[in-house]
Amino acid sequence: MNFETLLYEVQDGVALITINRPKALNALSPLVVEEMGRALETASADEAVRVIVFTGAGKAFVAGADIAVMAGYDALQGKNFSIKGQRVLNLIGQLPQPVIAAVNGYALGGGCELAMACDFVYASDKAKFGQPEINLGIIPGFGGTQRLSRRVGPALAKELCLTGAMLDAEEAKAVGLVNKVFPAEDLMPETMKVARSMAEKGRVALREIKTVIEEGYEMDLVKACAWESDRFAVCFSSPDQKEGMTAFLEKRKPEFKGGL
Ligand code: CO8
Repeated sequence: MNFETLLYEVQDGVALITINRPKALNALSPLVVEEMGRALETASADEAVRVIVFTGAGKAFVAGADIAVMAGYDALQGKNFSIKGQRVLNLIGQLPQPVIAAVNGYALGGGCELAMACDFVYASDKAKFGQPEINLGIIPGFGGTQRLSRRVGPALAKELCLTGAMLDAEEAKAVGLVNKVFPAEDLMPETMKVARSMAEKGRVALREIKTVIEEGYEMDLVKACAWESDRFAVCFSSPDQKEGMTAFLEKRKPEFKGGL
């Protein structure tokens, strides 16, 4: 798969998507956003892909939406770009595969929004997170106001968006934006180790866990639990359930082949 602004490779069940505009700190131009959408659709349709990892080339994860492009926008162009970005980031939550953000450096503005749209976030100890749009006279537009308040609560989300302050990786972990922090050189090996181990698990269970947590989170608890029961039942029509339980009883490693 060839892209102008991304590197895309699939190995051992893991699609690694690297945003590759290091000279602009991987700023999200309209082309990057469009290619991210295409890369996600490609990975989603590929039976060989069980887990997706996003990272950035060079010293940044993503330093935001492309300010040079947005500088000339009028209101309608701003709205259209916001909608396009949101569509791609919302797609991450709707994919059947888990998506991990491996945040190697700056995750600012659209970069922080991309990280928060992923299912979970690993970060290098050099990473920095923030929503500095206030300094440009705008607000976050790729879902940041909403995802940040859901992740860290409205008071901290307001403080971060209203001041434009950055959090380092440990601070971001302390407030629940980041799951784990690694020394910079260990970030990719450790992330890929986890991604590969998830890729060996059952496709159906990966999909159902992601979907039930993603969608149930916004539901009333009793309804969400009822929905969990339905999706629990779905797992029992998958060969993965037979294989997983048979392998346990036969004291061997399961070989999940997917299906359903
Ligand atoms: N857009 C375009 N170019 C960028 C961006 C960006 N977001 N960030 C960095 N660059 C470019 C710089 O202009 C510079 O280019 P050049 O070498 O040609 O001068 C190059 O990347 C390197 O950057 P710096 O020299 O600034 O590197 P530093 O290490 O000194 O500083 C920082 C790194 C602190 C990350 C700094 O670059 C910075 O503050 N960047 C901007 C961060 C920011 O404000 N991000 C938010 C952008 S707005 C946004 O994301 C809104 C999302 C929703 C949009 C909704 C649609 C309308």
